[in-house]
Amino acid sequence: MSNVKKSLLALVAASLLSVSALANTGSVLSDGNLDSMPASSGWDLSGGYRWNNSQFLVSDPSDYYVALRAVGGIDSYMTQTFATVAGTLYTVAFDYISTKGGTQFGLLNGTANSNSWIDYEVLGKSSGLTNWDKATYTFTALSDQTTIGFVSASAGSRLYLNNISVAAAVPEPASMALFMAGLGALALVARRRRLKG
Ligand SMILES: [Ca+2]
Repeated sequence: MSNVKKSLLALVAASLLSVSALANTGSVLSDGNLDSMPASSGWDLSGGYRWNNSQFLVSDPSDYYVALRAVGGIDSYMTQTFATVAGTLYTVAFDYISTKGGTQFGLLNGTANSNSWIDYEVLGKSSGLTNWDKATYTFTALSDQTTIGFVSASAGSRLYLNNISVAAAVPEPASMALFMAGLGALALVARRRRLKG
């Protein structure tokens, strides 16, 4: 095999590898829309919560959301652990209504416990009790698993949640350039085969 062919094949193989790496970091959350019953959808919940589709807050009856309600001084948590690629940047986006403020969102150290935050942000009181606010948050994954969590603390605020997504940030220009080069190499190989045949 000629050196040119070898290098072309190597380039094609590298581009395919980079594509599969991108695909693996695409959809990382299970039921981010919360339209399946939370206990069986990949989310872990503790403390008081309601899974609801009240027309007071959503117009489509198939659009469910979760309301975390701290009851009797016990914090209410909702968490999910998912696969990540260490060192990769991710963006989290979600809709929320926080009735009194002081509710929290962030990265957890694997378990739903107020001592296990790696990083968190306090969500302030929403402007209206029927107006969904949008929040975004970015983080760089520390390992091959990441846990995000939401908490309504015992102060009594309710935290309504819907449309939660986690996506890897835009692919690096270098890997996109490699992907395009790989596509070009595939086209070139196909063209040479056609010419030979
Ligand atoms: Ca929903």
